[in-house]
Amino acid sequence: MQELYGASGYFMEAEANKKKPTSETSKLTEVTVSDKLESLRAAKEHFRGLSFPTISSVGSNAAIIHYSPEPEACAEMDPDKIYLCDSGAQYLDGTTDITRTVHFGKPSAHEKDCYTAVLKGHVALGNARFPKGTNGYTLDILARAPLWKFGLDYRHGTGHGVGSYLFVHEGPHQVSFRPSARNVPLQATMTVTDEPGYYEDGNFGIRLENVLVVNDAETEFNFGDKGYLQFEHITWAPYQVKLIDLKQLTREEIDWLNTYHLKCKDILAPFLNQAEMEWLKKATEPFLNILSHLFSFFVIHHSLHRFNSLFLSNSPIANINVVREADALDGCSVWVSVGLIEKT
Ligand SMILES: [Mn+2]
Repeated sequence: MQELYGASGYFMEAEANKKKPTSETSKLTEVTVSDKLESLRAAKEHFRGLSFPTISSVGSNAAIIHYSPEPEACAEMDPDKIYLCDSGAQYLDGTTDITRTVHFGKPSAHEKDCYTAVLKGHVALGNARFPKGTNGYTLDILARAPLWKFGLDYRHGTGHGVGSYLFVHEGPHQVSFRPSARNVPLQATMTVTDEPGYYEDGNFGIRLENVLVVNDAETEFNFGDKGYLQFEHITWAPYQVKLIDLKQLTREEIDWLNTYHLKCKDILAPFLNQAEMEWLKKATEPFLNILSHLFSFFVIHHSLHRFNSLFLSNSPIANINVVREADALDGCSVWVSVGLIEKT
């Protein structure tokens, strides 16, 4: 099997000049970027091919759920638009499937709201604990509820099984609103994807996808003597913090993201060069570090003046986005390459 059964991945976003790429310096398209990603995978020893045609989509193309870019008619990479990449490969020792959505410029507040809702659903499903016998029809609501809150939804299932050097979309179980998802309960050792999304026609699309493994859960109690199950993530790629509205996350969600990012850093580090590692360190920087720095700053600042209740009512978390956005604008990250490491 692949390392820890599944995929490890990262998007490489390099710091370059502060201007947008010009036509002379950039001919990156949905297809050339997708080809680059394939070449990185193909360098791996047990690679045998893609597990499905890569969905590499910019802006409004990302709103087309099963979009397949053509070399002559595809879009160029655009730092002002969202980029969605859903891809996977077949290896002799496993099959992978991962989706990340990123923005290389300054995402709009609406794009961040939508990304954050998708992320909250993705995290809620991945963190679920449930009694044995539970099926994916029951769990599907966990991934949709944060979107439903805003009157948003997506027109595809939330998860499918993934074979090992077999079918990448594999039953018999699934996580879905479709009645067929009631047929087979989730069982320990099954793999299943966790891939909620949101698609706005003519504008943008968002999807986040990790592969999960179903494991036995050690719970404090065991009502009904059924035994309980939980998920383990086996896909390792940072979520882009720039697209997250941190003040909409709960403390538990922030803790989970920090832990996941630290694991990403530890697991991917041995496979990265220095420049890639610098990127990864930044991409996985714990939110609470920033929070504590901000908190220290505000405590010092306000102690010089007057510590009033207004400060207490101003959530420090609200300021993180400001810092992050300023940082992103200052560095004006531009697209250089996209890579995915899959350990063998
Ligand atoms: Mn999938």
